Amino acid sequence: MTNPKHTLTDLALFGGEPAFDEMLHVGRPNIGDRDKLIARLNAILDRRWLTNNGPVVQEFEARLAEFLGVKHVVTVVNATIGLELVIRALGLQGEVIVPAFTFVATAHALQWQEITPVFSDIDPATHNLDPARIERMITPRTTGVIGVHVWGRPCDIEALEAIARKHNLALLFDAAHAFGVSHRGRMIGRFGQAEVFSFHATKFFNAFEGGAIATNDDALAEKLRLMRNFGFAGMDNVIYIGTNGKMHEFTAAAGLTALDSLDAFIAINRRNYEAYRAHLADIPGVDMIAYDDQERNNYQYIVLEIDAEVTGIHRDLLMRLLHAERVRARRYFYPGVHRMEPYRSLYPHAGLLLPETERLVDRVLSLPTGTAVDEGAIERIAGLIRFAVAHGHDITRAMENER
Ligand code: T4K
Repeated sequence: MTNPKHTLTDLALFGGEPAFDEMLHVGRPNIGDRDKLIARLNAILDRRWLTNNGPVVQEFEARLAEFLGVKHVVTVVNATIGLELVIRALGLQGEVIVPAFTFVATAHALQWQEITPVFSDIDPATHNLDPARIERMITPRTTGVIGVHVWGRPCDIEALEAIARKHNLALLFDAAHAFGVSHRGRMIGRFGQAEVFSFHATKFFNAFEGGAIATNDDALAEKLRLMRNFGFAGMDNVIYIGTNGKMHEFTAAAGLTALDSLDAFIAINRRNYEAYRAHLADIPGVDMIAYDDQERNNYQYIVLEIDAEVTGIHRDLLMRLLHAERVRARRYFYPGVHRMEPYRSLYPHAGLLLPETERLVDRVLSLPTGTAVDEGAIERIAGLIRFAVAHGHDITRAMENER
């Protein structure tokens, strides 16, 4: 698997981009035990109960609640709908504070309901909302804060709780990245009014698509259950405005099967994380984010910060080089939600208050991990990065001459 590069002309960069299927991808799904999954799917087909709060969904919710140590888990079709439901169930309106360094779904879940996402800057050390900057974003129209546990590293939850309490704001967490993660010894899922997980295919723990809302609030859970099912409180009895956010039985079967393999997935992610750390150590200008080993982590993202001043090669060129070498690295969350529509047009000056976000979106690079990646691949990827940095200025110059 190792493929050392000796000279610049050895680089595939000067050829073309390889076929998609030949590449190592960020977000390659982990697949659990196929026999178990197929047995579960067959049982569903035999039962002929396919959706609408079926027994597999109920089993999945019960196992998730037990695992997270939370009173209620309400499964949903995906995390985006989960966020929308919680935002609506809590009666948020006006303005809600969110980071711009997140997947666009966090902001869309607000804007979709005509609530203004107010982007607040991040702490460059954690990539999460910087509590010290939030208070200046609060106005009389602010009704809540949504923290995002970016890369599965928990927000500064206590500081956010204190701000929410002081200003009487709702506090939710987009925990799309943070399944299986603890904060001060307690599982993510137990904080704020509610936390929302994603089980999308690209997450280390996936149910193809899917999501779940975790909450200890009985009334909120009750409302969410009504809202995900059109507001039905029994046959012919609609008591609330709702939508169709129900998870179906196949999804829950995939989720249960993934849950059976959770420890194995995390062990592989951890092995990969440690291998990357070892192979990428001491490359000047390349910093890999670290997880707190005192806590439970899912280690699902391998994220680098590339300092082009030091490496001589910009993150974007490094990404192109890796793509050409069959490594489909991603620059999540480029260019920042505030630079995507409709936010770019609605709030053209948002970037002025987001200096750290603007700096970070230009530096981050996410590398492939998970069960599709082995140590040989990691050695090869790290070797490519080491070579690119060693020849950063030359590669940059050669590419400029190509233009
Ligand atoms: N909040 C946060 C912080 C999130 O990160 C997300 C989702 C959400 C909320 C919303 O959760 P959901 O509503 O999705 O449950 C992907 C995912 O689509 C998205 O779920 C995820 N975050 C985001 C970080 O990543 P893209 O645009 O990168 O997807 P795509 O299609 O480019 O796939 C990425 C790579 O994964 C591909 O290069 C190949 C690989 N892949 C993907 C799929 C779907 C596979 O190998 N097999 C597959 O089946 O957004």
